[in-house]
Order: sequence, then structure tokens, then C-alpha cells
Amino acid sequence: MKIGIVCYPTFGGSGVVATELGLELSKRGHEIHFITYNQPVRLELISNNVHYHEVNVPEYPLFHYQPYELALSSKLVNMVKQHGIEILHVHYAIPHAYAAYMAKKMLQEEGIYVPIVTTLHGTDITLVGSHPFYKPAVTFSINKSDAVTTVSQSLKDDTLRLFDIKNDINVVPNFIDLEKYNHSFTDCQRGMMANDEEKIITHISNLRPVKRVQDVISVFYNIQKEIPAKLMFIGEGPEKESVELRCQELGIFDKVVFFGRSNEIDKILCFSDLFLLPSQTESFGLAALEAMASGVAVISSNTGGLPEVNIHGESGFLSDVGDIDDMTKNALHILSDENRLKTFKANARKAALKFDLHAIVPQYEAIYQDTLAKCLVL
Ligand code: GMT
Repeated sequence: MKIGIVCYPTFGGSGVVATELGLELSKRGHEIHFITYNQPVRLELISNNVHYHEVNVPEYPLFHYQPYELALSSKLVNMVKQHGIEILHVHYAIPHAYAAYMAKKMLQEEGIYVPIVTTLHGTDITLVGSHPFYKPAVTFSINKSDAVTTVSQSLKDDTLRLFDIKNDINVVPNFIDLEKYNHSFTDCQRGMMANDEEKIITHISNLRPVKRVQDVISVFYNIQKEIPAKLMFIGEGPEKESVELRCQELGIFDKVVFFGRSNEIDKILCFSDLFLLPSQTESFGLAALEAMASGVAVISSNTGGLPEVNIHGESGFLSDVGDIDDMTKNALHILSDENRLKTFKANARKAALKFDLHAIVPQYEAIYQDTLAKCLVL
């Protein structure tokens, strides 16, 4: 199939999933066209059947806001015509599903029919999309998609609760390339980051308020009072400065390593013992899955789709949002006993197996095939 993939090219989970999906589909023989405003961060390989088409929005002084949706829908029209793209898979409803619908309508005028698969990722539904400023357009775009998927059952429930949805929604969970996280061959160079007694705690996110990064610091502060530990803090975002300041105030700055954005997540996870994800909302928690695939136990909140990923008492523990004491208690329970830590780490890896890309990617292929077949009948 010739598949157009529209996504955010940044470090956000939706862009990562879209990119990994495209790359895997290309390995399975499909021709993939990424259409977005920058080369996606994890798109390291441009090969015969992986293409990247940049959407440019020329600055024009009359516009207070530059019209990205317009530029995207025009680009989609051109790319579908030029490359014979058969199906568009858009990740994150805003504004991608909306722009794709406009492109589809323009193409129909020329007798070209291209169906749209929309994947909802989380904040496009739970935070931004349900705001009254966007809600009518998001509802419309979801209902006008030819197929809709969500990355967890919880996100499907939220979508049905928050919007008036007439379409069926398929749950296709996020996935992982387990081979990339198979570290048994190496000692992971743990000694570079911590001494033998120190436990390594890790947090990865885009440091937005929804990630509750101050809770990460509070839990780590409590842990290191009881057990020697280091915190690996990965990501850039609006909360970064306040986190650095707080670490200074608490006198733990020398125990926290700030990596910024990193393309070496797998290496950092390789030497980690525990992953903290205390988010306010989290439709799935791809970062937690990446940690689990690396054999890292997870302490997370119990919000959204996290209970579908992190299995309470097995791969880690779940706590109510903001319950620092419970998260600290659970973290210390895992870290204070070497055998217990080993068991949780092994369980984490085992729980991640369920999300193997070889099991999940064919679900998307089946959706493309069904959608194309349905459209042929119409
Ligand atoms: O969570 C983020 O910071 C980024 C965001 C996105 O849309 O790029 O992630 C959402 O999509 C990911 C991939 O499907 C999910 O794993 C994340 O849980 C989800 N984030 C939230 O719901 C807050």
C-alpha cells in the first residue's frame, strides 16, 4: 500500500509512534510518505520506500496566525496526486484530522478518493480537543474519518464521554520494538552514572504541567533520604527551570543528571532501576512502556491508560495522582530489596511483551485494508 502519515515531528509520543509505525510498515513492503513540517525526530532512515515531504508555511505579515492547516491540506492534495497515495493515516486530531478531511474533499472534486484513518493519542482529546474553542471541529473531524483508533481503552472511553461520536473506535495500543531494548549483552555502562550502592531512578517527558514533574522531584527527594540514589531527568519543556531551582533548594542538585532531549533513551533506560511517571493524565504512557521493555520497574499514577500498561504489584505500582507518600512507599518497597527489585524488573519486561510491534502493527494494516475495501464498495 502507499500510505501517507501525518504527525507532529517532535519528541512527543504521538510523533514517535507515527514514525516507528511508518518505519515498520516500510519494512513490511509498504511505501510510506511522512508529511509534516520537520523531519520526525526518530526518522533516521530515508530509504527507497520511506519518503519525507515538508510542509512549508510562508510568513505573511497580514496573518497574525500563519495558516498551517491550509498549507497541510494543500500539501496532502499535491502529495496524494503526485505519489498515488492510497490512504492517509493522521496522528493527533488537531489539526491533522481536520486538514486531511479538507484534502479529501478537494481530491474528491477531481475524482480521487483517499480514505482517512485518524489515531487519537491523548491530549488531543483529554486536554486540548475538548476545549470549547476546538470541540466542534474535533468532533466533526473524528466523525468524518473513515476509521478511528485510540491508543488505549481508557482513551476510547474518554472520547465517547467527551464528544458526540457517531463512528466506531478501534483500540490499537502503542507498541514497542523489543529487540531495541534487549540489553542482556551489555553492562550498560552503569558505572558512568552511579556507584555500586546507588539506585538509578529515571524520568522522561516533555516537562509539561500534565507530567507533574514536581512530584518526580518530591518522590526522588524522599527516596534518596532512605537509599543512595541518582535521578536521570530527560526532556525539555516549560517546567525545566522550576525543577532545576527546586533541586537546588532541596540540596539534591548533585544527585540529578539533566540530559535535555536525548536520542539515547535506550542507553539511559538500560542502566535504570526505576521509572517515575506521576502524570495528571496519560492516555497510554509510551515512556513507561519503553522503560518496562528495558526491564525497568515503574512507579506511576493510576490515571487514564496507565493501568493498561503498568501492572500494579507486578511491573511496578500505581498510585492516585499527587499521592507522593504512596509513590515513595512503593518505590522504597521495590528498591530496598535486591531480589525484589530483580523480580519487578523481570516482570516489567514480561508485561511489555504484550505490546510487541510484530503483534500490533498488523492491526493497523488490517484497518487500512478494511477501510480501503469499504471505500471501494461505496
Ligand atoms: O504525552 C506527551 O507528552 C505527548 C503526547 C503526544 O500526543 O504526542 O503523548 C500522548 O500520546 C502518546 C502516544 O500515543 C501516549 O503514550 C501518551 O500517554 C499521550 N500523552 C498524554 O495523554 C498526556
